[in-house]
Amino acid sequence: MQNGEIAGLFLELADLLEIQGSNPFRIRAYRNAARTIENETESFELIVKNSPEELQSFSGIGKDLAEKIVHVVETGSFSQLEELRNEIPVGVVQMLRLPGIGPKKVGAMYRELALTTIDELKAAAEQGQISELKGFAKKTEESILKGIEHLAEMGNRALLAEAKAQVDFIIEDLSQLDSVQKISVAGSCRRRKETVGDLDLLISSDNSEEAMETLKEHPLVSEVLQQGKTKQRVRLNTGLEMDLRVVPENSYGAAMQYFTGSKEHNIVMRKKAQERGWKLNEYGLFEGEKQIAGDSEEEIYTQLGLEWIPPELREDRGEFEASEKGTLPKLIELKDICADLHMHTTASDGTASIKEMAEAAKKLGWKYISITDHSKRVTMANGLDEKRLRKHWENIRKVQEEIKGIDILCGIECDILEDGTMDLSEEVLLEADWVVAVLHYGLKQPKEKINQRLLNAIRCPAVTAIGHLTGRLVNRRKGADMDMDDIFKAASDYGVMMEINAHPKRLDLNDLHARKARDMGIPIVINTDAHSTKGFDVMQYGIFQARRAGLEKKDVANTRTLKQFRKMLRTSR
Ligand code: DGT
Ligand code: CA
Ligand code: CA
Repeated sequence: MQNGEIAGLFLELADLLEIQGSNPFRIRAYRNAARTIENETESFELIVKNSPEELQSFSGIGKDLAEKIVHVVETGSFSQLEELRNEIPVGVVQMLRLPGIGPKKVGAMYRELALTTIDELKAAAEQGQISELKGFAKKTEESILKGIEHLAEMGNRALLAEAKAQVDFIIEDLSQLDSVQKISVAGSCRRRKETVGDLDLLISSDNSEEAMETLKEHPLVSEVLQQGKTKQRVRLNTGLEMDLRVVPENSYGAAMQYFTGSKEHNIVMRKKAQERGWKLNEYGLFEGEKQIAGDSEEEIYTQLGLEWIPPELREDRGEFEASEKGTLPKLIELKDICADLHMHTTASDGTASIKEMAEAAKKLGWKYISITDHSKRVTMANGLDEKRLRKHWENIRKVQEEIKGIDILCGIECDILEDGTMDLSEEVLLEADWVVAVLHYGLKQPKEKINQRLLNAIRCPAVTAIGHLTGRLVNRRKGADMDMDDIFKAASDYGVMMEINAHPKRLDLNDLHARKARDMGIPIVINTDAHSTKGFDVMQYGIFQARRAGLEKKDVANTRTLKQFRKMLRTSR
C-alpha cells in the first residue's frame, strides 16, 4: 500500500467526522497525520512490517493513530472508518463533489435539514432553504444549484487516478492467486481516459469461483451487485463499480480487445471482420466455427490487416487509417521525460524547499527543472512580487551551486490578470529563464475577453509557455471559454509552448486540444505542477493524456536535453 492511499483513508475519515459534526481538534489531528504520511518518503507499509514501534516517532502520530495505521496496512481499512461509511448516506458524501462545498457545509445540510441525496439538496436549494442556514449565503445556494447541474452533465464518473489506484491494488492482490493466469484492467481505465464510469477487470483462469470469491472478500469491495458463473459486478467502498470477467486463456486476447473498447473502436473492428466473412466477439475471431485468433490482441489486429493499436488511441479517431498505413505514432512514454517545468516551493504554496524539490527530481532521473512559484496576484498562495521573486531566484542560484547533476531554471508561474496585463513587469519577467503564463481569476469572463487575455500573454516577449490553458477542473469546473484556433495560431506564430498539466484534476490541455496544438506545430511541455516532492508522481497522468493525443517523444519539449530545449524557446528569449 502506498503512503498516498493510507493518507487518503485518513482524509476520508476526517471528512466523514466533520460531516458528522465531531470534535474539530480530532478532525484536525487526522488531517495533519494524513499530511505527514503523504509527505513522508519512507514507506509506511514497510515501517509497519519492520518496525511498527517507530510509527509514533512521526509528528502528529500518537498511539491511536499508530494502531489505525497498522490496521490499514494489514486489512486495507479500519473499523471506525467502516462504521462511518455505513452510517453516512452515499448521497451525502456525493455532495462533497460540489465546487466550494466542503465537509463542514455538507455536515450542516445533512444534520440541520436532514438532506441525504443530491436530489433532496437540489429541491431544498430551489426552495431557498439553504441560504437560511447559518453560514450560508445566497451565493452559496446559487453555486450549489449550478454545481448540481454540472454534476449531472458529468455523470457519476471517477477521476482516472482514483479509479486506477483502486484497480491496481485489487490486481496486485488477485494476481497472487495460483489459479489466476493473466489479469488486467480493460475499459476506459485501460484507455487512460481522464474519467472512468466503471472499472472493467479481466482475468484468465479456469477457476472463476476462486477469483470471484477473493474479489468479494477484498478490503476495497463493499458489496456484490450481481454474480454469474464467470462474471461479477461489485461496488467498491468509494462507490465506484467494477465488472469482473473470467475467461479461458484462449479467449483472453479477444476479451481484452472487446472489453477495452471503446464501443466506437469495436464497431469498426467488427465491421472489418465481417468484410472478410468472419465474426469477432469477446471469445475470439471466428471463421465459421473455427477460432482463428483469440489468445492475444496482436493476433486479432494482425488477422484484420492491422498493426496492434495502443489502447489510448482506440476511439475511432483516425487510428485505423494510421494502423493500415503503418503510420501509427510511437507514443511517448514516461521514461522519455527528463525535465519538469512547473513546480512550487515554500516560497509560495509548496511544502518543500528548492533544494528538496531539485534533489527529488534528480532522483527520478530528470536532468533539469524550472521552479515556478506563484506571482503576487495569487495572495492566497503567498504569490511573489518583483522584489521577492528576484531574491527567490538568487536563492535558486545558490542551491544550484550546491547541487550537481541537475540544472535548475529560474522560473515563474505568472498570472494573466483580468484586464489582460501580466501580473509582473515585463522587465522582471525577461530576467527569468522560463515564464509559464496562466489564468487563475476571471475564468467566467466572456469568450472575447478570455481570448484577448491569452493573446496578450502570448505576445508578451517574456512568456515562454501557457500553463493549464482553460483552467478547467476535471468533473468539477468547466474551463474558460476560448477560441482554440486563434490561440494555437498565435502560440505557433510567436513560438510559445503549450503545457499539458499532468495533475489528474487538471489534465489541461485535454487529449483533443493537445493533438490539435501539436498538429499546429506547437511544442508541448508536460508538467506536474508539483506542490511537494510527492507531487512529481502525477507525471504519468500527463503522459497518459499525451498518449491519448497521439504525441510522440519528439512532440514534447521536456524530453530534450536542456541545450536543445533552450533552442526551442521563442526567439525573443
Ligand atoms: P466507462 O465505463 O463509461 O468509462 O467506459 P468504458 O469504455 O469502460 O465502457 P463500459 O464499461 O460500458 O464497457 C467496457 C467496454 O466493453 C467498452 O469500452 C466496449 C465493450 N462493450 C460494452 N458493451 C458494449 C456494447 O454494447 N457494444 C460494444 N460494441 N462494445 C461494448
Ligand atoms: Ca468501464
Ligand atoms: Ca463496465
